[in-house]
Amino acid sequence: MRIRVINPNTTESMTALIEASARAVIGPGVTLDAVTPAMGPASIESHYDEALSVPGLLAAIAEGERDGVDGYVLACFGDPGLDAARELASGPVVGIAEAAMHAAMLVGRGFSVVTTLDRTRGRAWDLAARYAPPGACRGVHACDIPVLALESDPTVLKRVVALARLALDRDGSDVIVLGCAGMADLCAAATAELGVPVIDGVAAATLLVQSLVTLGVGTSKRGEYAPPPAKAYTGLLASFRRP
Ligand code: 2AL
Repeated sequence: MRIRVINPNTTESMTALIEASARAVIGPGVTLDAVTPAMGPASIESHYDEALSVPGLLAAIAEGERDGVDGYVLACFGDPGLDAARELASGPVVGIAEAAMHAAMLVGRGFSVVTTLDRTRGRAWDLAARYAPPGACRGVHACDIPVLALESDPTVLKRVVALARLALDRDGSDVIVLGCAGMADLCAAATAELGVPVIDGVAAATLLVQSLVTLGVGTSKRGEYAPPPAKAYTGLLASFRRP
């Protein structure tokens, strides 16, 4: 089985961090790689970043289809372009926010999300409305650390754990969801500190994709996730033409 993890931002060091988290949970017989798109933003922390990350990640999915990849993880917590990716892929495509929120609901009654910048909170709430029943997401909290600073700021773990502790208390939640792929390496230490389940969406999505491929199910091609219709695209998007 071939699983490809796509980091929709173009920072190679973050792709390596994401790959380590995914690789740590795969079972025997799974071949995994992690890719960085050829175009896109260095990090994704605005709606503008998110929109402009989509062409690069769709090109990565198209390449994966040519390579015979069985399933994909979309490793950005905004789950950018997830529906479009599913139109291109024959196997499953799972977003990390989607996987983390579903996992959180299997192990608790209510979860809190700890994200990066305050401006990313709205997107997390939008996704909670899509993935979780009303009331399951009890809070979304920003640690105010930009995505790329997660790699270098030595206070990250302390700040994320302190914020998570506050969230558990204030929200009355019992599970913490890490709201950025760049937080994947904090999961074990945060779990040990907090004593509640802490969900890293990268690992959760990787295992979900592995499960779906093992079950022999791919993305349904009947209806909305059917391949997009033949169409010309112009200008910078000319290579996205659908034959
Ligand atoms: C993210 C993420 O997971 N990757 C990225 O570039 N931005 N999420 C976030 N909340 O900032």
